[in-house]
Amino acid sequence: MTQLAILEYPDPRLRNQAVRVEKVDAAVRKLMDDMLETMYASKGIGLAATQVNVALRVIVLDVSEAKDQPLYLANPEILSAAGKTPREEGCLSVPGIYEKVQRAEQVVVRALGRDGKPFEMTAQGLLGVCVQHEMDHLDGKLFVDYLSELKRQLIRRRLQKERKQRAPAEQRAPLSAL
Ligand code: K2U
Ligand code: ZN
Repeated sequence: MTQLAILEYPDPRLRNQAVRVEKVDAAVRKLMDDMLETMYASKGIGLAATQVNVALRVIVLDVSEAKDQPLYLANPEILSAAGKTPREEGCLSVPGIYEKVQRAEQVVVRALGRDGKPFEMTAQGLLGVCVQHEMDHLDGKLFVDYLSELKRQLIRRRLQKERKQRAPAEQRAPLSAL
C-alpha cells in the first residue's frame, strides 16, 4: 500500500467534482486501500478521493476506537436525512482548524462496497457527520464553506503563513530578498 499526498486548502483541485466509478475493479480497490493507509497515518477518521487528487466518488472511513473497522464507499448516495446537529469539525485538508458546522443528525446511505456489491447503512453521531463531510468533498465542498467569508480569509492567511514556515530552507526566499 502507498501513502498518498493530501491536498491542502485553498488548493483549487479540492474543488474538483468527482465522477462515479464504473466498476469497483482492482484499481479502485488499490485506491481504497491507499486512501485508508493515508487516513490512518494522518490520524483522520475519514478521507475522500478528491483530497488525494483523484476525482472519483470514493470515500473511506473508520470511526472505531481500535481503528479496525474500515468502511469503503464507492458512489455513495444519501437516501434520507433527519434531524439537525451542530458539531465541531476538522479536516485533513485544513490542518489545525476546528469549527462548528450544522449537519443532519442521521443519514441513510447507499454505496458500493470494496467488493463492488451495493449496500445501505444508517449513520448517526460521529459516523453520520463524517459521511456527510466526506460526501461534500466529492462535490468540491469543504467545511470552511459553511463559515463566514471573513473566517475563510483568516484561515487561508493562517495556512499560507504556516506553509511558508514549513517550507524547507532552500525553498524560502533568501533574507536579502525580503
Ligand atoms: O475529510 C477529512 O479531512 C477527514 C476528517 C473527517 C471528519 C471531519 C469532521 C468530523 C469528523 C470527521 C478528519 O478525520 S479530521 C480529524 C478528526 C478526527 C477525529 C474527529 C474529528 C476530526
Ligand atoms: Zn475533510
